[in-house]
Amino acid sequence: MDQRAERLRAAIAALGFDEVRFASAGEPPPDRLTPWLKAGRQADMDWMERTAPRRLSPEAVLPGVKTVVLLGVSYWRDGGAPRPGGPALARYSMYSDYHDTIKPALERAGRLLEEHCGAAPKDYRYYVDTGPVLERGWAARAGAGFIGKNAMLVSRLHGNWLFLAAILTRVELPADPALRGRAGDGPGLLCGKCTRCLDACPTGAFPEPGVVDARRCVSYLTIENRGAIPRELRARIGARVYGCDTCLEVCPWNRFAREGRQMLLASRDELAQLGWRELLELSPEGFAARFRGTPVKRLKYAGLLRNACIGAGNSAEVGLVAPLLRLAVSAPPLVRAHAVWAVRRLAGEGEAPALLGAAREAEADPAVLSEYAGPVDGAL
Ligand code: B12
Ligand code: SF4
Ligand code: SF4
Repeated sequence: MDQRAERLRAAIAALGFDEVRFASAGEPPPDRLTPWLKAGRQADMDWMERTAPRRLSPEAVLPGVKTVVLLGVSYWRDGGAPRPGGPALARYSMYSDYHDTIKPALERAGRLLEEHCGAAPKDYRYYVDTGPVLERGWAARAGAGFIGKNAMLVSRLHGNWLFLAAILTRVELPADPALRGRAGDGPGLLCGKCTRCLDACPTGAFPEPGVVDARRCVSYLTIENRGAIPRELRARIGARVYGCDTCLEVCPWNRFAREGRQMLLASRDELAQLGWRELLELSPEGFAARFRGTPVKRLKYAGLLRNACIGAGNSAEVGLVAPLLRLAVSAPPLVRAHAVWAVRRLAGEGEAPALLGAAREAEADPAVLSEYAGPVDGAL
């Protein structure tokens, strides 16, 4: 056993990381990124294309890199799920933004590399989520878990509920072994015959096991996508207003999930109590106050209201027609468009035209006007 490496591992774990693993930078994960990009599965996330050469080669990020230190933070908690029937937010969004809470610990982990291994600050770089690093691939390489058919890094200790982060360093550390099994190097190593995640995806976003097409993924559609949500997918989005956990929630490996130490997380449980009406009646100032410090703030007011209109339209709660009508008149165009769709879906073709009469009369935006025609149930 390399005592220096083990002391470093223990010291980093003590900062609050639930997984601390080492991979040899010279053995990158298999390149599934290039075919993914070629097939256009990144939707309009052009930054994925721009950063691809660096994602595929840590040497291009940090010349002389020897080790990828892969870190995981469990965000599993019993409970912590949104209120049934209400707006559904991904579990990770019910904490203060993990980018903000994990970064200071990464900085401290870098200092531990200096103390324990004599590294200089220029000998390492750390990232959580937004860096040019294939975090799941490295996590699988370092044995933190396996790539599930849902494309997630599934941990035998933490299920699907690990945030990942990475430190690239010129320090050489002994690599931890990857999990091995009969399925070889492909996704689904410990999935066996299970296909629950593939079957449960509401929008058919898995063109094949282990591959997500962002153009159909609710997580992309409700978070990254800044424009209109394709009409044929809206009914299938159900109550999801921020991200999607469906292919994570159904995974049987979650039954082994242990509650993490939560040292690097700050829960925002009040977000699980949000109701539809409260969301639809938010003002821009109310949005800023309610979601300050959470990942949801990235959506901005119009993005969240766009998603809330879809969820409300799918809720079958006709009492929501009134706040939706107000949005159809006075909200920004993106929200007006989705509010019109939602009123039509909730009120039905019999009543919707009369209810929307005044809003339509006042409307001049062609994109919003196009929402007054066409099906609202998922068919084109
Ligand atoms: C772009 C992105 C998205 C996109 C595209 C998702 C996708 N499947 O690619 C969208 C917006 C749709 C998305 C959604 C979500 N995301 Co996201 N996303 C990313 C990001 C920034 C890049 C991912 C990427 O490179 N995709 C391209 C594909 C080709 O790469 P990949 O899926 O990582 O696949 C690699 C490995 O699977 C590897 N591989 C495949 N098989 C095998 C087998 C072996 C043996 C090995 C070694 C490797 C290997 O090959 C691929 C690389 O070549 C990462 C952060 C990061 N820097 O990595 C977070 C990240 C993947 N997302 C994360 C999360 C939590 C989510 C959501 C759950 C959020 C939510 N609740 O709404 C969903 C889940 C959707 C899903 N089932 O994948 C976490 C995943 C944590 C985990 N335990 O896996 C990450 C790592 C962020 C983080 N720092 O924690 N995401
Ligand atoms: S996050 Fe939701 S929409 Fe995306 S692949 Fe998983 S189940 Fe499908
Ligand atoms: S739900 Fe089943 S198929 Fe999907 S990742 Fe989990 S074990 Fe694998």
